[in-house]
Amino acid sequence: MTNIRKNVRDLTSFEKQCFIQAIKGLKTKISPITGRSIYDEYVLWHINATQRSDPSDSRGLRNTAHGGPAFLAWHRYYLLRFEKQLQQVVPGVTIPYWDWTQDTNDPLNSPIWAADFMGGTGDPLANNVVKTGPFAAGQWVTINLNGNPKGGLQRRLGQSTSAPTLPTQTDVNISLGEIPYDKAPWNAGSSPSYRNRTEGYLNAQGVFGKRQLHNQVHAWIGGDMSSPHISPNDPVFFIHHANVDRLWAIWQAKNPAQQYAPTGGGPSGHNLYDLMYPWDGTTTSLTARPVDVLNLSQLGCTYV
Ligand SMILES: [Cu+2]
Repeated sequence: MTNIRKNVRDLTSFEKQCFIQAIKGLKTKISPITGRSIYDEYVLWHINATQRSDPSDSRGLRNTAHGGPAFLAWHRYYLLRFEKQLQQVVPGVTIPYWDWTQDTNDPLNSPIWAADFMGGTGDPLANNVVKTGPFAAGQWVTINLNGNPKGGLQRRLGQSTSAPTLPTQTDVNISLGEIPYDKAPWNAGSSPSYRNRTEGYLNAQGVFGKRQLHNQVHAWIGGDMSSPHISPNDPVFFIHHANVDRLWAIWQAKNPAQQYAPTGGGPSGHNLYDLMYPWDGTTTSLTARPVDVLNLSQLGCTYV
């Protein structure tokens, strides 16, 4: 069976309802293994991946999901697992994608923020807590770095001074033409690098300059989404990352001679055959390596 991921704008109202129902179902469903909400388990996976302890790193920490080659592969696997979980709540549901370039001109009036889908921005007089839509205060509780409840979902749409707009089609086109996949030193300073361009650390001149594309959208939404750790608290995370994943698939099809890099010699967890934490057999029985997720159609997934 192929999982077809659609543009949010092409969803029927029934399909929107199914997606919301599946997300909410995962929030209330308790894992028999950990005793936690399955949704919150995913938030915790993301938190823990951003701050994996590593004695060989100068900070004693290594980010196994961001700031390196595995960024795209890690999030592709994360979405695939999350989608499988959604389907246990609502059979056949898939993660839609948000093509932000369609909202560049009028981002606050995007159908994304409607009351029948993600709900709107936060209330500036109430700590930017969202008060509309299915994830409004009283209906959705976010978690902190320790996995404990921390209150309502927060958003500050369009209020970031470092990301006042959403990415444009021109920004996306530039990224789709960028090769190779990645480059030493395999971090936020790598250039040219499709991964680093899309993750959003490169400015137009190809030098380190924060908040383009993926990073720009996180910052533009603000609140929970602006945290590199706890951002999946906001369900919009998944439709944002579905678009990032879709663009990677387009880049792969456009540049068939460009392979994932590095095959070795990069940071641990980021090489082609490395297990990607937390799917390295230490905290779950799941295992995944970048090489396992390069061919999206073989994994039964397609974007339309
Ligand atoms: Cu992430």
